[in-house]
Amino acid sequence: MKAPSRSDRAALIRPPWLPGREFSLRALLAGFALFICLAFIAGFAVDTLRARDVAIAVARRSAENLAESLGQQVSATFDAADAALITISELVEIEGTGPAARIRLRDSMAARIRQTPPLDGLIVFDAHGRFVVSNISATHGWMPASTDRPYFRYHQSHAGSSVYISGPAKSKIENSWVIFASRRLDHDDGTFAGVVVAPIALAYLERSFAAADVGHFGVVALIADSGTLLVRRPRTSVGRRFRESAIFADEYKYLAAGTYIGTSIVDHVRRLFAFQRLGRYPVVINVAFAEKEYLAGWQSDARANFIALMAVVVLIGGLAGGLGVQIGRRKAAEEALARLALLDGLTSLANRRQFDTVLANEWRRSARDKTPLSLLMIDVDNFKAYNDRYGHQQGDAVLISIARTIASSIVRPGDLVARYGGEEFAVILPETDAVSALHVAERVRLAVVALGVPHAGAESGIASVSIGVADTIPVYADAASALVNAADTALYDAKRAGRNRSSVQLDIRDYSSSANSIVIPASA
Ligand code: GH3
Ligand code: MG
Ligand code: MG
Repeated sequence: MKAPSRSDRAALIRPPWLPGREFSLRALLAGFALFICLAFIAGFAVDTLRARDVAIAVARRSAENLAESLGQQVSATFDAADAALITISELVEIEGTGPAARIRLRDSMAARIRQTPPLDGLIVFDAHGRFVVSNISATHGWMPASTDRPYFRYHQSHAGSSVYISGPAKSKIENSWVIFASRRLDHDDGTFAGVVVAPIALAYLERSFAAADVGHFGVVALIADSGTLLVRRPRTSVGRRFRESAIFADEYKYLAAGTYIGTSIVDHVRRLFAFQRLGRYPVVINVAFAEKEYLAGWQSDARANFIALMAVVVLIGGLAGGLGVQIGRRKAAEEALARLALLDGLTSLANRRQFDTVLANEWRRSARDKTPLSLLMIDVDNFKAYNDRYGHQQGDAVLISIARTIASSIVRPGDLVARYGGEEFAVILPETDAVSALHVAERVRLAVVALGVPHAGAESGIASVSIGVADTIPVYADAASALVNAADTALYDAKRAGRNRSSVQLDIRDYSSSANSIVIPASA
């Protein structure tokens, strides 16, 4: 019969917040460690996401600021160009373009250009696109203006006095890029009289873009409302049309300024864009920071934090694991100790202490259930003589093999074989009456005889046991000693009848009387 493990019970914990549930200390420890680790991981995730939002917000703010300040610079450049265009167009409209007027116009143009560094020149074309006058030579590469020029076609079809920005184009002589600011010239009756054009050096705008801090992969772009890319840093795709850019999407096209995150249609790099429309001029300035740059600091922080988090998780796991192993070892040691405390050192059978406990329990159970309880008391015959003849050590060896033989003859789970003391053994047989118990006793006795241990001091020449059997259906609580006494009496009767036999005590209420014993004659 398996001994109840008291340490098993002791290690179980009932948390007050989970009524009716029991956990081992190790399970609770693992749960606690897991909870701490999950709390750390959740904290890390929340912190990391928040830090990312902050990094994006900072990038957004600085992109907006940069777009605004670059927008102001570009506006100032256009303002200067427009002031020159207004001066020249007023002169043309007042004085015409006769030979004398042209000389004055050329001087006036030269003076304006000296005052306005971004301007590359000033040119007047008539209503047929023919070159009229300029401060620069008519042999310049982009002259004479054809009527195909976008600014020409625009002003021809748009009455009104707004400045138009177009381009870019490459000057063949100076091999430099320019964009055009232009205004329409009107006759007195309001009909189209030509255009006045001011080429603005792209290099001038590029210089102010170059000074902007947008990182290695950042972009600054000036895009015309028509979708044409006028200026870009780095200089890629200039002149390309960009109607598919997000700034022309329905979502953004009516906004004066805004930001969005998207993938560049030029180089497919993911960026945060801040755009700013220039209001008076039909252009948009677009500043973009590459995500891999503005999130780089956040990424390296997150990586470092993640490594620290993993270290903490491993540490907690290691500590919990180590503690778990310690708890396991201690529990195993306690169990081993508890087992040893209940076992006999020589034969490894249940010891007297365990026998007493189990017998008391079985007695109570039988009393409750009103079932018979039997007991065998087994005593090795003439064992003193055996020791005397073969020595104490040999005697021990025989006790061990008799103990094994008895144990292997007791097959029913719930029965208990114990060393009662010295060369005496006892077997508790619950739910067994005297007749069945006698069968078991005979099986044990014959099995010992079958061992065939030579014993010169015995009558038969081999070692044997005598067995006293008693049974009862207990009535009184805690009177198990009566059953032991009855089995002892039966054993005494078996000894007296010649040893190597079993005897059964019929009525334990009168256990002291041998008159109640039936001794079974030895048959082997
Ligand atoms: P009986 O047939 O009447 O039982 O005779 P017996 O000699 O067996 O009875 P007795 O009670 O006179 O002697 C029991 C002997 O068992 C005495 C002791 O030397 C021996 N004995 C008790 N415990 C041990 C033990 O652990 N090892 C050994 N080798 N012998 C033991
Ligand atoms: Mg004895
Ligand atoms: Mg004996």
